[in-house]
Amino acid sequence: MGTVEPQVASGQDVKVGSSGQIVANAQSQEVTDGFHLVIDALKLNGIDTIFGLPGIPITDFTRMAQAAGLRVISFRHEQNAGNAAAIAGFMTQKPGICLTVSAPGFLNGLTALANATTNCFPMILISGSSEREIVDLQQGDYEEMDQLAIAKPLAKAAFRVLHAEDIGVGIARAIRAAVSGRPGGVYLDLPAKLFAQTMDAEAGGKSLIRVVDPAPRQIPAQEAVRRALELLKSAKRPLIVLGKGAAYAQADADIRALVEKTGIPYLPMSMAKGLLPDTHEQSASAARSYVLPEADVVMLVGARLNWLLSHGKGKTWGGKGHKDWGGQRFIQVDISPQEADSNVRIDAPVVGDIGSCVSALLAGINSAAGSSWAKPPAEWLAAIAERKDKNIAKMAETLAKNPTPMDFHSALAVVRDIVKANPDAILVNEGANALDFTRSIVDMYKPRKRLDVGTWGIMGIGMGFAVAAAVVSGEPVIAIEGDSAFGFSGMEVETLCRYNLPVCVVVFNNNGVYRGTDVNPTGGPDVAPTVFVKGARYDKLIEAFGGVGVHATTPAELRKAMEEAIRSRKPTLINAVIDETAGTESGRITSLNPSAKRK
Ligand code: ADP
Ligand code: TPW
Repeated sequence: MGTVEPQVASGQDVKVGSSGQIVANAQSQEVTDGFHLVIDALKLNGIDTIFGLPGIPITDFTRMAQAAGLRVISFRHEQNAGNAAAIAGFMTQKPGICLTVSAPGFLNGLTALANATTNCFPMILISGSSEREIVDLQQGDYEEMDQLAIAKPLAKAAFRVLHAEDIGVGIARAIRAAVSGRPGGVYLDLPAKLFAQTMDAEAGGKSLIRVVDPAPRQIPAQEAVRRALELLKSAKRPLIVLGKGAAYAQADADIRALVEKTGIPYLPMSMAKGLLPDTHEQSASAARSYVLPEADVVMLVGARLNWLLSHGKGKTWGGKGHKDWGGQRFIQVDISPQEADSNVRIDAPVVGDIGSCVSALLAGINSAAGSSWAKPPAEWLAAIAERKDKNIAKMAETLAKNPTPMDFHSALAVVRDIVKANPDAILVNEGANALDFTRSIVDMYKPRKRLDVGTWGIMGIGMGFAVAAAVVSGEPVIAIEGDSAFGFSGMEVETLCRYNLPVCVVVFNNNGVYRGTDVNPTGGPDVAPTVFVKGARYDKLIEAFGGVGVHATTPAELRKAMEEAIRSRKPTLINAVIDETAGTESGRITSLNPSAKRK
């Protein structure tokens, strides 16, 4: 297993056997230890990559894991490693593994764990922890913290392993919890002492579990499928909403067949973009504000009626007041039975995994009384097409402008062309205006190619997602970042360079959070809270580590730099200078800012 000398408590006459186990001495049987049992358990379950940050008590573990053939990707901050693990989980349906040290490292990873749980991404945060006896008596150990208790409310499940012989069960439970049912973040606490424990190698090997069918299919009830199809058939103005659960499910062909066979217009949520190409004639994205209030039956596929869909009610949905129901009837396809009725009545819940549900719906449609499924009324489709065409034409006009300085639109017209020419590239996106404009302007052509701030609108996912996307897929990655958003994970440009990843980071630099125009009302020397150093050169950051830095002030310069980055596959950071007056506070969600009633 390589050249690393495992540490053993007993220490004497230690040699490393051919498979990495420790041979205690010439006469006795082979023994293994906690380090190797964890590594073997992960490998046995097809885990090939660990995202983490070394330190006591896991430094040797990272070395041994690398020696054992696992890919160990080291980060500069655990939150970025955690975000990488989470999005690797989303992309692959295998739990992404994040490894951290105790207390502070654990806490740094915890935001990513909580975000994974919120977004239904399968990941396992494995943290080393300090000595239980001391932690429990609060006697003040090195990095003392009751990590298990702290992780519990933020994780789908949380486990601790105290004995080497339980490592197999611990890893198996963590894997099942992460990927079965609604996926989520799992915490696994491994105390320092566990790693050094030894046991008979044969017994150790036998104690490991290869998880069989970790995410079992969940077949929907026939009755539920029938109810949903009847409701759908009765619709005059039907709409399908595809969410990131649909993207996660990897049932791409069936989802496309469902949309196309029914002829129903669809709206992709941001990470479901590309499930069908955004240029698809049934896409209603460009008529979103028309279809939501006008639809009479809405089928949600792997999308929650949370704030991103205005909770299924209010003016967005044609309701009279801010909390009024718009009169829509909902079908909800989801693996979590508790999701139905969480905001408005769900008339036809279809509970199961999306692959099974969509194929059952398709089967029902195909056998629809021997006749073919009637397409939605032509007036509905025509009304949508009309709005769509108008909005697309309006947008084309805006995109064709070439203002000085460059604004979000003229820069994104370039990004749109580059993504169109490179449909396999993965687009990572965060910021406020940089997020909202990119989502609406840049078309996606393939599933799971758009990774963004998700359910929380969290800043800081950028470089973690970009690293994982490149590592997992081998495809080029384009990260479109607001300058504020980039700052949360910016130090990971060193990681991009260290692993020589084909990532092109584009920082939309408008000198601040949202915009760079605020002024300090007191006239004092401090700038306003939203303002950064003006004219910052983010491109210089990546040059410090041997990457390619480009300063771009025009769409032509941006285009040239992006094309070169994709062609060369070299880690690249483009400082794209954007008009500091462009955009709005909080992008499209300005209205969520509380404002005092008093004028
Ligand atoms: P979006 O933000 O794109 O609207 P959400 O994160 O709100 O999407 O919703 C995703 C939904 O998908 C969750 O309710 C989750 O339970 C569901 N989900 C995730 N994976 C699957 C799956 N394999 N099968 C069925 N439902 C799933
Ligand atoms: C963890 C609040 C939302 S968007 C944003 C912040 C700080 C940055 C907006 O500026 P940026 O984009 O990136 O320059 P742009 O295009 O508008 O100029 N902390 C966390 N998450 C969130 N969402 C915030 C703060 C926020």
